[in-house]
Amino acid sequence: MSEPVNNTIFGKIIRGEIPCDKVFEDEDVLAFRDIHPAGPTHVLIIPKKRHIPTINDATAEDQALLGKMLLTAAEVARSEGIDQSGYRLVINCNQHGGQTVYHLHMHIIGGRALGWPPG
Ligand code: DGP
Repeated sequence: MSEPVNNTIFGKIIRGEIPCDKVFEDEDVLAFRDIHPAGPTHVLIIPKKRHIPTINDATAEDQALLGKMLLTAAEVARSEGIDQSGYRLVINCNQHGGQTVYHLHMHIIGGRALGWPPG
């Protein structure tokens, strides 16, 4: 069965229909700056191949991809110069998690001290 067309804003970014401020890209993932940054550094990492709406929709097939997203996040943090000061990785899920775009994405937020617990 073929994948449904991914009509989320991030699907459009992957297809180049909407521009983004790209930080990193390979065949599996795309990293770009968040349009509403929550800190001096705020980058989103999204998977490119399969449309996974939320982390709830990931399966064992996606294990390597999820690991790739984490390793890419650490690499982006290094290239942004926030790896030593520290940063936060966030995956929002569904309504209570505050998810607004239903294409799986990981936030990398840093460049300032972040409060805990989140609001
Ligand atoms: P979330 O709340 O976890 O679903 O985060 C979605 C993020 O996506 C939010 O921080 C704003 C960002 N965003 C929404 N639309 C765009 C866009 O068109 N371009 C970019 N770069 N970021 C976007």
